[in-house]
Amino acid sequence: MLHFLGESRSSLKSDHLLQTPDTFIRTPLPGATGVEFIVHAAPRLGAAFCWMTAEFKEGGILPPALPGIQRFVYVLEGELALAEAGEGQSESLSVGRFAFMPAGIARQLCARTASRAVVIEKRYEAMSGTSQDAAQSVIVGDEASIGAEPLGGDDALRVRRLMPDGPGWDFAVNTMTYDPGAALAMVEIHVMEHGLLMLEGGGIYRLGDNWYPVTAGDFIWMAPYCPQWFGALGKTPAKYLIYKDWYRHPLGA
Ligand code: UGY
Ligand code: MN
Repeated sequence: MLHFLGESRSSLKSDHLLQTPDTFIRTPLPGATGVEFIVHAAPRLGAAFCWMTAEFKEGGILPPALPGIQRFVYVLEGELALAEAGEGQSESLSVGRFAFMPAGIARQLCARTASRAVVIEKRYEAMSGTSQDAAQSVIVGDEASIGAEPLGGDDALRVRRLMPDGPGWDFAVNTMTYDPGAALAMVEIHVMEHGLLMLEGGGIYRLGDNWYPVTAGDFIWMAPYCPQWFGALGKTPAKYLIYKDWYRHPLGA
């Protein structure tokens, strides 16, 4: 197997990372019990947010995020319970369901079965000089029940927006579904950065001046201004979960 000769599709460049499952390394993190993490994107990479895969044993517990940090969770496998620490009442998160917790909310996640989930964390960036910092709320939803919008009028490329849009919200998480042969209509170059997990299918991702074959399970980080384009290949739709920072002035507070 080529892997054992030091080959991998993974690639790290100054403005992007393609990380394929053969290169994932698991690590424990303080406070979590029965959970291992693959830290895909973090400040050490150059990202202003953190994207992890959390792998729970049955009964594993992920405590609330650090102070000032917002958390978004999307379940890939199994079932998690979202609850206030010490409280009996909980919300069930099965595959395709997601939750957002504002900074300072004491909700923890406990695995009802062995589970895997995307965990995205970002320090909340307040809007300066306005009274618009509308109180955020806990959100629990199901990706499958969110209406799909065609991107730029293309019915073959559908976006589902999992987060509310407005001044109180400083990042977005969407899914994008491409029918076989569908592609982004342009090479995008923009100030926002992205984290992305291929959920289904595959295709070709252009990142900078590189064209990579990608498939379900691959993670991608794109730095601000990284040229990007995707075209779906194969006979089934390609789908990814994508994060971007959103709705904040580029000069900061
Ligand atoms: O929202 C986005 O910027 C999205 N269209 N980017 C991407 O799919 N690479
Ligand atoms: Mn983009």
